[in-house]
Formats: sequence, structure tokens, C-alpha cells
Amino acid sequence: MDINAKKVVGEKAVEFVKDGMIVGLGTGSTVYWTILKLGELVKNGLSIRGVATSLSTEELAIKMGIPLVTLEEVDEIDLTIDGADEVNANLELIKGGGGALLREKIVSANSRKNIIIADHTKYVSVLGDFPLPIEVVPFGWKLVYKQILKLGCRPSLRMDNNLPFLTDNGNYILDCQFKKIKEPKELAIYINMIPGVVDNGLFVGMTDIVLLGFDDGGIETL
Ligand code: ABF
Repeated sequence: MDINAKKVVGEKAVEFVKDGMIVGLGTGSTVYWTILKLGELVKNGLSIRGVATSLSTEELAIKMGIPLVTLEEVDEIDLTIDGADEVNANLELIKGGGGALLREKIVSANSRKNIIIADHTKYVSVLGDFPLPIEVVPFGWKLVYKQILKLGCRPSLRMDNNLPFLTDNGNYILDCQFKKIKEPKELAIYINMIPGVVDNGLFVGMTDIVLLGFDDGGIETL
């Protein structure tokens, strides 16, 4: 029986949510199912407050009746549930395909526990086949582009209807095809040293649990 792997794993993650928690709400089509399920539980009395990682997640959470708070209103987030574009065995991630990497990384870094949910096809032995998203400020983005070229990958400016895509923070995204990223931690540090880079989609040492969903309804926990 073909069950939507994203729905299975998105709903499974809700089991980690306890009454009274502050929950980081990720972005993307997998977390979409988590937010729908949480909305249902909130209607049935679950008392949580959400911190949205994007304007699209904020809109969906409001529609589902999940009370939201801002990062300024909380000291710490209890649990964040988010998606990913690639996951390896070390629970290192590439994220940002949806353009929300900066707020996702800020929320994740301020969470006591981070759960990543993904269709099993996101699991890779080596990160890098998915182009690494890098958030850059529009001012001088071409200079960042040239610096990243020197790293051996060809970046491309993410476009949205013939105009540069703008993140929720008003920045550009460079998608960088590295093919194989053998040292994600080192690369992440180096990229962020380039003036004009805001952050990148490598999430290293930030994830506690990964739930991989399968179309037959199975779930693998990493
Ligand atoms: C988000 O989850 C993004 O970082 C990433 O691009 C996305 C994965 O998308 P989906 O769950 O839709 O496959 O956190």
C-alpha cells in the first residue's frame, strides 16, 4: 500500500511533542504534515506554542490555530521539527532548498532537541549532490559568487520569475553544486568567513534524531 512517506514521518514526529512545549516549526512539504497534525491536537486541547521558521510556516500555523511566539518572547525552544534536503549517517544535513535556512538554523541552534523528518530518498552517503544553498546579502553578492567559485563549485543565483529570489530576510540565495562534501564542518566554517555570506545550508552537529519515512508506512530512526 503506497502511503505518503512524508505524511507518515511528519505525523510520527508529533509523538515527541509534549503539553506545554515551545515547538520550533520547520519549513517544507514534510513538516507540513506535522503542522496539520499539531493543529488537530491543539483543537483537542494540546497546549503548545510554536516558533515559525518562515513566513509560509507562520501562515500555515495560524491557519491551523497553533499559537505562535517570537524568539524574543522565549528563552529556549524545547523541540524543533524540521525537514532537510540531504541527510548523512553523521546526521549532517543540507537544508535550504525552500530558502528558509537562516531562520531554520537560528531556531535549531536555540532548541534543546532537534528532530529532522524526511522521505528516505533524502538519505545519502556523502552530502553534496543537492546544491548547497548559501544566503548572501544583495550588496556585493557577485564578489561572494567569485569567492565561492574558488571553492571548486559553480554557484547559481536563485531566481524567482526572472528576478533574484528573496528570502524572508530580504537576502539572495546562491545554490552551489559541490557534488561531494567530504568535510561538511570545515566547509561550513570557511563559507561563513566570506564577507557578505549570511549563512549556509550545512547543519552540522545540530540534529538529535532523524526519522526517515517510507512509502509502505515504515519509518527508520537514525
Ligand atoms: C526545509 O525542509 C528546508 O530546509 C528544506 O529545503 C526542506 C525540505 O523540504 P521538504 O520537506 O519539502 O522535502 O527545512
